[in-house]
Amino acid sequence: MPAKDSRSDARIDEAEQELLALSIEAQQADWVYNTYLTRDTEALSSRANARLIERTVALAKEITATPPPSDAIRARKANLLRVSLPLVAPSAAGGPERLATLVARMQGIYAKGTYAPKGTSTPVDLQALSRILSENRRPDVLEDVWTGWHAVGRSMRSDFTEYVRLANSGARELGFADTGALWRSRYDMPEDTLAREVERLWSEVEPLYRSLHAYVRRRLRERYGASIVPDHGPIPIHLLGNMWAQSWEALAADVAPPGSTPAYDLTEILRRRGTEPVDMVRFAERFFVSMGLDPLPASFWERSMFVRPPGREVVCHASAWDLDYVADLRIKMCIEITAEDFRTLHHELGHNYYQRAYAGQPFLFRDSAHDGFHEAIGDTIGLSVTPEYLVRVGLLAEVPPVENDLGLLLATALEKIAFLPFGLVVDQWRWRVFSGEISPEEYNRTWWEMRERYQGVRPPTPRDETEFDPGAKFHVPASVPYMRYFLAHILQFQFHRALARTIGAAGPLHRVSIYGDRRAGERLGAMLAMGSSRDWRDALETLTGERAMSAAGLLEYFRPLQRWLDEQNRGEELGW
Ligand code: X8Z
Ligand code: ZN
Repeated sequence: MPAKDSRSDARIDEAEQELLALSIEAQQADWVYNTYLTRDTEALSSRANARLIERTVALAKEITATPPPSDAIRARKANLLRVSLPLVAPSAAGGPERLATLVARMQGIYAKGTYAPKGTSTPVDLQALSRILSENRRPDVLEDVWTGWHAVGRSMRSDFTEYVRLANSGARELGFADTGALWRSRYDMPEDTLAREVERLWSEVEPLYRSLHAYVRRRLRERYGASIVPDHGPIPIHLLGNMWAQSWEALAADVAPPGSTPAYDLTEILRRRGTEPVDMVRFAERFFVSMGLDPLPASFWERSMFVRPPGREVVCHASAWDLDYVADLRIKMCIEITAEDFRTLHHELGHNYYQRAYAGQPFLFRDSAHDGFHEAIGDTIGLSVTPEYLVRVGLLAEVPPVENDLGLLLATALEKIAFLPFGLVVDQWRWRVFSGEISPEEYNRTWWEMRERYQGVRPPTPRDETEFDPGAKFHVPASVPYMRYFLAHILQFQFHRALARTIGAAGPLHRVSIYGDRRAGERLGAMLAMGSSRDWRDALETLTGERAMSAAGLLEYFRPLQRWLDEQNRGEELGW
């Protein structure tokens, strides 16, 4: 039936053009909203997103109903179009507008959230509260700040409940069982297979997490006493130095190997040199350029938001943008002079360099191989921020002796290994919410049951159903799928190991830096340029020679630490 086929071919081509135009409009409206939160920008952003959602759904339905395209490329595009939206609204009148309004409103509540810590009268934002959590060591202060921030979720509860219902009925119109099924179907494999892949990867890294957990719990018990930190059982979450306990790096000095001198403190070094926010961005850019990639365009430096602007509300959560899907790259961030933000800048520029690399693809392929790839690129570069690298860029005077590496590895594990169960649990929970297995009356209870099961943490005091604690994490109100970060935390070590081999590096993985290496730049660039034009296994193979995600790189990277933790934990009961 050539006539029919060519009709659906033409429809895909037209749809691609139409969606490009609508996506640019939505990006522009979102940018203005995110950098200037007002009623009006909220309305503009909701409207632009509603239009994009509405048209994407209509086109996806139309294309699904016509005979499949005649060639493999268009067939892939048709499928990507169908799964492209993280949120699908029901087509009934008002559906898209209502869903877009709910998300914009929840995002606004989160972005404007503040709390005045006990004994003060000035409400402060999430960044200031996070600083207290990472620097203060008084359990009462930490509990107050942790609890104070978590109140932000309360007023989202009913919006979130309605959002789940609407998003699910939209997903069903496109033939998915629910929104979670839609999210899981974006990985070139049946959705159940993806769920099993995630379980497999978790089972490979879980032993390392349990070792780290037991060691940190013991050190915290030594500091705070057994009445606060139990011998066996979950760790009180407010003691872990981060609002969500997704990174424990703030505890690096507290739990450092006894007798070891800290290798270096990057935060300290950056502050001592008087580093400005824009200098932090320059460091990250220089890394990519050293590998042979182009510098960022002038418009990036003119249009990005690097610091919290005075006198207006903005979304501070860091993000990277490509407003015209070609070259209008930007980041939006409230940069602080810390090692954490130094790393986050590499993370964000990883997004921008990916966006630029696939700009030559047709619109529907201007995305990463799968979303975990997008999140892994900048972090892969971040793994090359080694002592040797810091010496090369003049941030460190001399390379510290390898005897100090345990402290270094432990600090990295406090960031990367501690993250793994959190990266997993956010969407394990949302998948069950979307499927209806968890009902609104049990949102909070199940959230804490699952956080305890995977992360081994518990809230400072019991939480009930008047609270909505998932809403206290950016990606829930913003409706950003989260499993991508779990996958990225596995993939970045797989990429790092492959690039280390590409440049023929000797020595332990955690001392390998690809800084200044053009062979690594080419190898990485070849994968980035593919965008989402091929199955992600092809992209993975281009970079690593492997066709399955694997935790082998991660386990190799941390092997010396695992051995050391095993010794430290002798006699300790692991788990909770
Ligand atoms: O949201 C982010 C990035 C933007 S894509 C800053 N991340 C996750 C988080 O902050 O929760 C990076 C690591 C995990
Ligand atoms: Zn990211």
